[in-house]
Order: sequence, then C-alpha cells, then structure tokens
Amino acid sequence: MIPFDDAHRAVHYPPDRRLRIWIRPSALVILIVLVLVPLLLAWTQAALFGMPYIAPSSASIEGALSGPHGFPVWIRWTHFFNMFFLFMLMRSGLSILMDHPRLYLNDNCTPGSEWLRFTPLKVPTDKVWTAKQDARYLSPIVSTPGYRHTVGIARAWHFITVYGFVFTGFFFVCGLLTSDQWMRLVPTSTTVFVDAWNTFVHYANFHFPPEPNGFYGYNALQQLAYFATVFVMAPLSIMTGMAMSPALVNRWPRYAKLFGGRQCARSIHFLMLVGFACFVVVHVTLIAMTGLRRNMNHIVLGVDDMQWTGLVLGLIGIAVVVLSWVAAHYISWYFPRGLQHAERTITEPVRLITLDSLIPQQTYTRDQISPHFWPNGNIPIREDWKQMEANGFKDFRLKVGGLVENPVELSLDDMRALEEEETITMHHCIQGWSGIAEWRGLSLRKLIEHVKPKPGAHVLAFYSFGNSLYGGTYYDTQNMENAMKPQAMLAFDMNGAPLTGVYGAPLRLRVENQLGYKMVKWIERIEFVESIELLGKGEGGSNEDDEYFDLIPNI
Ligand SMILES: Nc1nc2c(c(=O)[nH]1)N[C@H]1C(S)=C(S)[C@@H](COP(=O)(O)O)O[C@H]1N2
Ligand SMILES: [Mo]
Repeated sequence: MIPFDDAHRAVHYPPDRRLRIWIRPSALVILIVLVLVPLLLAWTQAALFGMPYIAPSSASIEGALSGPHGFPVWIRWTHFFNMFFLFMLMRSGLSILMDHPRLYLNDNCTPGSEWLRFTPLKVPTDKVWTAKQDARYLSPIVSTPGYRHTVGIARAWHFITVYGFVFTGFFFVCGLLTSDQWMRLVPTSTTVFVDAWNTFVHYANFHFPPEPNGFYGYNALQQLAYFATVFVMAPLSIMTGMAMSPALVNRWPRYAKLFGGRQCARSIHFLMLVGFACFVVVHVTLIAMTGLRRNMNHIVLGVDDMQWTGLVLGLIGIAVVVLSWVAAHYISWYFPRGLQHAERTITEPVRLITLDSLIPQQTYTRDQISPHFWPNGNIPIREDWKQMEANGFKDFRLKVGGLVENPVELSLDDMRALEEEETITMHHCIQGWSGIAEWRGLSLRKLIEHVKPKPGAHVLAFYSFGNSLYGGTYYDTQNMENAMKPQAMLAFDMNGAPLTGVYGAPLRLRVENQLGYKMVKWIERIEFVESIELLGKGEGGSNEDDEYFDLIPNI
C-alpha cells in the first residue's frame, strides 16, 4: 500500500468511506422490466411449447467451405489489446465517476434529480455543500488509481489508454472489412433475430443450444452480442465521451443534444461501462462452459485442437493485464508527474489542432439557467477579503501587472465602465457536473487591449484570495490565444446580481472552452508572464501542480 503524508491522507482517505448505490424507483422498475420480461417470455414459451428448434448453421459444419476459418494473428492480438485497454478505461472511468457520484438526465444536475447515485449522502440544504465535498471513495482494487479525489490521475490513464482502444478498434474493423472475417460479426439475414431469440430461450432455461464450433462461426445470439459490442457500444462510448468536452459542446451544443444533453451523454457513457462489464462476465462464463481449452486455443493460438498451450498462454495474458493494474497503481502514486507529462505529450498536440481551435459560441436562454449551481472551492479566509466583502467590495482594486506596458488597478466600477458583456453558458466541472448560468463582466480581450502586453508576455496568471485543496494560494493560467477567445471574461455578476461569496466575489474568470477549475474565483490580481514554468511548481495552476490536472482541459 502507498504511504501517504498527512495532507494526502486527509484528501484521499475521508472519514466516511461508505459506498451506497441508490437508484431512482422508476429507473429500477425500467431495469427490472427490461430483464424480467424477456426471461418470463422465454420461460413461458419453453413451458408451453418446449425448447425451440434451432437449425444448424453452415458454420457448425466443421470445415465448411465458405466463410472465415479460424482466427488470424491480427484478430488474436487485437483481442488481447482490446482487453488490456478496455479494462484500463473501465477502471479509470470508475475513479472519474466517483468524483461526482451522481448521474442525471438533466444538464442542471439539481440535487435530488439524479437517477443513480453512489453515495449515502443527501445534499444538505442548510449549508454550503461543495462538489468536492460530495466526492466519494473507491478502492484501488476496483479502480485506477482509486481513493478519493484522484480524478486528475484517473483522467491521465483514461486519455492515454483511449488512444490504444480507438486504434485497436480501428485496426480490427479495417481487418474485418478487408477479409472475410466480417461475416462472423455482421448478420446478413433477418432470420438471425429469430435464431437469436430461440438461442436465448435455451440459455434462459439453463440449457445449452446446439453450439457451432466458434472456430468457424457463432450462434445467432453470440453474433448479435459481438456485433453490438463492436459496432454499437464502442462507438457510442467514444461519441458520448466526446459529448462531455466543454470545447466541443460549447461550440456545437447540438452535438450533446444528439444524446439528450450533456448529462444524458454522461449517463449513457456510464451505461456503456455497465454494458461492457456485463458482456465480459457473460462472455467469459460461456467461453468457460462451452469448452474452455478448445476455445482458448482458438483465440490465443488460432488452432482448433485440445492441447493445453492456449489456456496456459491465455492465463499468462490475463495475468499481464492484472499486473498492468498493479503497475498503474504504483506509477500513479510514485511517478504522477511523469504520468501527467506523458498524458500531456500524447494528447496535447491532438487537442491543440482539434478541440483547442474551436471558438465557443453558446446561446442558452434565460429560462435554461440552472436553479441550482454546484459550488466548488475553498471560500477565502483572509481578513482583507472578509473586510472587503462586508463593504460590498467598494475598496477592491484588481491589480493587473507583470509584462505589460500599462499596469493598472481597477475597481469594479472601472471595469463596468471599460465595457460590460453578458453570456449565458454551460459550466463543465472536471468532476462531471454541469450547470447553466448567466455571467456579466469585462471581456478578457478588452482587458488585454487595455493593459498592452509586452512582446514576451505569453501567459496570464490569475491569483485568488482563496486557498487550494492542499493549502497555498489558488491560481491558474491561460495562454494568450485562449484568453482572447470570445466569451472569456472576468465576471462580476452572476444571473443578474453581483457575485456572492460562494460563487467567487468580487471577480471570477469564465473561459467557456475549458473545464471549471481553470476559472479562478475570488480573483485578487492578474499577472502577465513569459511562461508557466516561472509560477508555482511550473505546471500552470494549483490543480495542475498538486492534482496533476491538464494544462488545457478542453475535454
Ligand atoms: N479560487 C478558487 N477558484 C476556483 C476553485 C477553487 O477551488 N478555488 N475551484 C474551481 C472549480 S473546480 C470549479 S468547478 C469552479 C466552480 O465554480 P462555482 O463554484 O461557481 O460552481 O470554480 C473553480 N474556481
Ligand atoms: Mo471543478
């Protein structure tokens, strides 16, 4: 186990580690109906008419002349890599999920409106309850890296391995389509549905249908299940994953609407995880029950016989996958910085030319404003901030300095006079929740033009009155290009009234193409600098320094 220092212990080992799964009764009813109705029909059919007859498929005639024979080497290796990457994605996905352990079908994430939650707690209404407090604990045995508040590292694993998953899938589908192997997975006749149902009736009654030899082809239900996994679940996972990107959704809100909205996309993403997990259980069970040794020789060695080698090598392959989880655990805790940089190196070039170049253009309306907006962050405890707050921030002066020709100190009225701008946008927190609010403030572009950055100024650093999770001033940075984008602003009003203490008074940042932690609240001063390396631990912000978050999180 990992020896934590006190600060990490306090964050990662909360006193309350209970895990509760609560599901909305109506969702439970739907779930039960979806499972029970087919079972009841299958049982009734078998009781009344006996087990249905299933015609032997040509594939079950061993050595049939047409159709794919056996498993070529590219299928056997893509099968292994798919298992490797899929498990990494599922385990890191669980860690990400636990940082906001509630699933909704509405983009407001109003507490109480969730259909599924993994926490025993109800959101208190008599005190501030931040999204960070709401996060839950998960054991590293089932998730990567596990423990509470590990979303940064979990995302590093998720985004590194997703490349492997997508590439493996792409390679596999190309292989299918350029050979005759596609015939294994793609049904070519409508009788497949009748045959699949009849096969299901057999399984539902704990009876094995006549099984074709998988070396030559699959039974109809198996074919449909594999088809759905490859051609429905995998693409849907990828597409709903993208629908959670702030840059993408803020550029094309209609993309998220395809899935019923941003939170529906998150729920579907989770249901796909459940689907993959169920698939793995059923797949492994049936592999074992229909001739383990022979089946393992098929997929590991590509031969159809009864030797032991396939099983032994297959078990070694599974051991490698399990060892990768152990390795990931230790890498996460002993080399988190290396991992963070590896993820940055791999994904940043792709993000810079794709998501980062998208221009936010949201047009939500007032009636879409969320009734509840989850708060986050530590409210400042500094005396000077408290005194200013008591005084309505009349004495507040935003200091803008560093590499600028015209350093300024601006009061809230000065900023209003400079130019006011208004947007209604959707906020995306790294934890998974979202919310829509109206913001009024001074556009960053205007401020930048006003202070005239010197040629070497590439980065804007925003410093807060408040502290970060591990103590020390909360800060974050924006590069000049993103700061100049539309809708990037220093907000002083939220939903038509001055910012309140909880939501970042007197001033907070809005950058709509990125995640919430980039939007520093309770801003005290802004500094123009040459590079992020000169600040803090050099990663670009408090969360980047201490929690290994991304520098430009547009997904
Ligand atoms: N100073 C400071 N600003 C902060 C944070 C913080 O902890 N401290 N949390 C960030 C995170 S993680 C989010 S999601 C948003 C939340 O803004 P809200 O409280 O208005 O929802 O604030 C961001 N700004
Ligand atoms: Mo956040």
